Amino acid sequence: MLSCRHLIGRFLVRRQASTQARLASPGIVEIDEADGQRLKYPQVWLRDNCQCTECFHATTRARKSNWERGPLHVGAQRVSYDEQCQQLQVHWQDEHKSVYELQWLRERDFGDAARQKYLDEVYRPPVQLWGKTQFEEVRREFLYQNVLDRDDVLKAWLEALAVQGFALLKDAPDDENVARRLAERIGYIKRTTYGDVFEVKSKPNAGNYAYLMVPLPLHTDMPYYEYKAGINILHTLVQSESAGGANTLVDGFHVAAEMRRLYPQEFEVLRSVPVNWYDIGHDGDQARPFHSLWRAPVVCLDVDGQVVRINQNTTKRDSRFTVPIEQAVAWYEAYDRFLRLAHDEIVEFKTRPGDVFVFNNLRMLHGRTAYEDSPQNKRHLVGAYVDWDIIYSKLRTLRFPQAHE
Ligand code: OGA
Ligand code: NM2
Ligand code: ZN
Ligand code: ZN
Repeated sequence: MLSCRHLIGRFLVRRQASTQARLASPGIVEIDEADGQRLKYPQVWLRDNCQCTECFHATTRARKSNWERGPLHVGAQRVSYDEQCQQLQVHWQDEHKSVYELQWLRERDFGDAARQKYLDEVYRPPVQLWGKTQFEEVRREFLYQNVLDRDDVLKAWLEALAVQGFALLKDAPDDENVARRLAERIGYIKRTTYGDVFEVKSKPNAGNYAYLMVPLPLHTDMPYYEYKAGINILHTLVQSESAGGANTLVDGFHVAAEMRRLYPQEFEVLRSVPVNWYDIGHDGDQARPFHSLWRAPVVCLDVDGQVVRINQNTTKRDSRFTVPIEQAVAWYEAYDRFLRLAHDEIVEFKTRPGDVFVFNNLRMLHGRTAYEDSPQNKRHLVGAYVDWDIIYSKLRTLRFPQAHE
């Protein structure tokens, strides 16, 4: 890349200097742009993020400046804006000099709009909450083969998972490796106590309630894991010809939002009272025994107070409820409220062989209606999990390919 100095001579048309930089107190550098926009940066942040080779290692994108030498107490002596190079230059009290591209600075503006833009466009796309009346509107379908072959379709599918929370893939082959292939198309499959892929079917020595023909109540998988599976990929190989075997689905984040709005006190109970989620057993043919246990509330919030994870699985809730007795009683009231709100929002649909139902397992409460196998017709799904770290990472590489050059 050419440094700015090389470019100077080429700009024959001189533009009038209009962007101004100045030291503003206390400890702030301001840039007034030609269009009237004001950008502001703490001096300490500028020094911390100096991009010179002494302070920053470009290929590893790593800060290497030594904290012992600052930046906390090294003030800026002088700042100037170079119109031709479109750069902010800072001379520091310790003789160090830093140069920042205006575009780089704009992207890191501390104003509300720029921060929100980064969170929405780069961190995570904003979720679209939905109730049952909006199901048709939020429902997305993609062809299995297109997801495998085309990056634009892969991206659209991952965006649907992030935003609407679920999607249906159609026309997958009658092949037990479909769920695995999709997981590997995103990145890495998540291995759990149930294997890397698992078979959802009625099994003689069922080690999990899902491996029975009974109705499967609304749940999220694996509340008993600290690192709970991010998405669930369920490929239908054989669907039940009996009346049941249909999927039930509810947007758990929507239910939590409704509960927060309508019943704030009960919401607070669900958010704060820890429940013991457990899973003890062994999976069918797999000999390895397991004893999973994770203590967490039904509704988990992130650092911004947004709902990030729902834990709910009646079959995996430990009878050991290790909270003070008054909390336990209040919790049952709140839990009942939550489940009632959820039941009012259930949508039901029945997948067909070749369908792959994929959903955010931190968000979507899902279940299944009871079914009956017959000797000629045994319902059979193959499932796999992928973690959100892997999915968001893949989505960002698809959205910003130039960042990896
Ligand atoms: C599960 C599950 C859905 C189904 O196994 O956890 O949600 O349709 N199964 O069997
Ligand atoms: N399976 C399908 O949380 C759970 O145990 C739900 C998970 C067995 C891997 C079922
Ligand atoms: Zn530096
Ligand atoms: Zn499930």
